[in-house]
Amino acid sequence: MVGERNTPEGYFSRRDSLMTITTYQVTGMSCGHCETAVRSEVAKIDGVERIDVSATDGVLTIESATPLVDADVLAAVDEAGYDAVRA
Ligand SMILES: [Cu+2]
Repeated sequence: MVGERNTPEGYFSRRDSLMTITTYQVTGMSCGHCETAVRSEVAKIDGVERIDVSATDGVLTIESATPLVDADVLAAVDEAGYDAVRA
């Protein structure tokens, strides 16, 4: 399975014990469309395997194969039109 790319939204993580989970607090989201916008931008970041985002509480949780660079995530959220800080 090495070398196979998973879709970021997928739940196919086969190395869960090695996953890095990082949480951010996002401000400005109000509905499901906001969640989708954030999700689609964050999904472009290398190594991202799973994304959980909630407009209700503003929590963005990212599961990745390697540790994330905060600046990449903050830029992705900014691209979607919102602000994020590392939680
Ligand atoms: Cu919205």
